[in-house]
Amino acid sequence: MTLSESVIRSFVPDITDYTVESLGSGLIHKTLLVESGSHNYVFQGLNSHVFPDLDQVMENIEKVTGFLRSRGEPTLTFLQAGNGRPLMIDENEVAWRCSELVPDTVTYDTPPSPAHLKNAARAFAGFGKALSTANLSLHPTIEGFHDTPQRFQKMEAAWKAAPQDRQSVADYYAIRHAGSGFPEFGLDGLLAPHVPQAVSHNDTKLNNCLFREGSQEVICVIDLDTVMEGSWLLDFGDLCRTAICSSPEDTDDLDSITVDLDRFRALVEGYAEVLGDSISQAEKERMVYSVFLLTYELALRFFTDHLQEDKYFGASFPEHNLVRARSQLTLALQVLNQREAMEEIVAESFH
Ligand code: GN1
Ligand code: MG
Repeated sequence: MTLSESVIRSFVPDITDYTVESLGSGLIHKTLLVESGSHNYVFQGLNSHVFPDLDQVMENIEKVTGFLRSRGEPTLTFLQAGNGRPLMIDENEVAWRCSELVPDTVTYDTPPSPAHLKNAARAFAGFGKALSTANLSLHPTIEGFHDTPQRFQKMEAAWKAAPQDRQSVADYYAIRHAGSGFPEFGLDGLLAPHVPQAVSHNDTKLNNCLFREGSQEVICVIDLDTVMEGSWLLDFGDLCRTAICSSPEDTDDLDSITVDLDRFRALVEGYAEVLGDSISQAEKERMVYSVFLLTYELALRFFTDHLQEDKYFGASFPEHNLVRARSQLTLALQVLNQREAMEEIVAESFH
């Protein structure tokens, strides 16, 4: 995907000197920073294989950002292209969108301190809570996105159809076996009717939080493509997945993968502050489970993609998705090992 000058000018007609560089570490879209004097923009070439209806994605985003703006809360601002729409299709059939860069902000793949984490948790919890009051009728931009039982079935189907050189037997059995890690909740414990469904962000990587530069304050959360119906536990679980372990998501040093309980405590406390007493017993009981489940779901998704020759996430080196699957499986198993200590932290934070 190449960002052409005509796309840039379609969104920013009077732009003069500018530079383009790559931004962030997202796996799905191509994200570029366009800097021009004091005006800076984020352009994204969108993945229409992952998001089959990009108009629905942008409709959701306009509803979400419009609602937050109406409450005076900071959020992303998307620009209209020359066609009067927030998307413009280039000569290679790639859809682009453009938002203003939020000035003086940074993102972190690894949290600099527990205080940063607590604020990230508050921000994602507050985001879901606010949107859940809004009645926005959001489109499901990816059907079954966090339907873990369906993800399991897709992994099984991919296994049967995979070319032989992708079929790693030991990994397959290890992943299947770990699926029964929380027998009392199975793989569907965060879906209806087990817990209430409201609005969730659904992609709460720590690096989807914009922090004010040089401060612990969160300005806003970003990456709004998957905001749709779901339980807040999906967001809590996915945030923990990316933040309680200091190794990157694709580490091949499996011994380095551990659960940092101080980080977990900071995240639980942030959620407890925002959701307080409003959470049900069923939700409280599933907080540690949510960390396991979201991590396990990523192991399933990365392994499936390995079996399907990296069509979804892409790969920077051979077996990249197998490496990712192993690291996420290891983290899921570490959560099972630390389950008791983690349950205790939940009990202490929610009275
Ligand atoms: C993808 O592109 P990015 O990094 O924001 C994926 C998430 C995964 C994540 C794993 C739409 O998000 O679900 O958790 O990679 N997004 C989609 O790094 O599939
Ligand atoms: Mg994303």
